[in-house]
Amino acid sequence: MFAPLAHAPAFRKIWPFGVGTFAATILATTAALAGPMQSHSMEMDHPTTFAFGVPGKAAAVDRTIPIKARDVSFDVESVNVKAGETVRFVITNEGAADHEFTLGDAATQAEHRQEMLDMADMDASHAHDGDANAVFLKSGETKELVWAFTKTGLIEFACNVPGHYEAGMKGIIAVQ
Ligand SMILES: [Cu+2]
Repeated sequence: MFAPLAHAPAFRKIWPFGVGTFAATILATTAALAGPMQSHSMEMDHPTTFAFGVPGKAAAVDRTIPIKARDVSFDVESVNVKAGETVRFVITNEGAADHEFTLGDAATQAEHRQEMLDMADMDASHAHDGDANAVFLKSGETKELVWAFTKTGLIEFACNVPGHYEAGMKGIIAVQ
């Protein structure tokens, strides 16, 4: 709504810093408005059931798969598992940047990516509070994610830190 004004040379001349202040006010207002909605959607976006499996029990682990997260890729591009198999993923962040490891079908990953984008200005390590299908890793950290694959199909593992998935930080899990 202020864009046409900002483009008018006369406006810019008269208000050299007024536009910036105005923009900052709008941003602050938008952030304030988005705040409550965001925390609401964060609750809504943390499903406790998944179409592609269930959080696994450590006692039931059939296989351990180590995966290294780097800046910005995983050292593994694809994994084959069997339906009914419980896998312990051990993810180590060897990069300097923060990374995450999320399991999901394409729709879940896209949704999660948007969530990460929405929270880009916040501490992303809280993005996964309560998420059973994701771990967030700061540089040097190693974490485990145990997952029981219940259905055949293709699942993605991905890092949804803004820009990372697009840079290729993803892989395929073929459940057969
Ligand atoms: Cu990443």
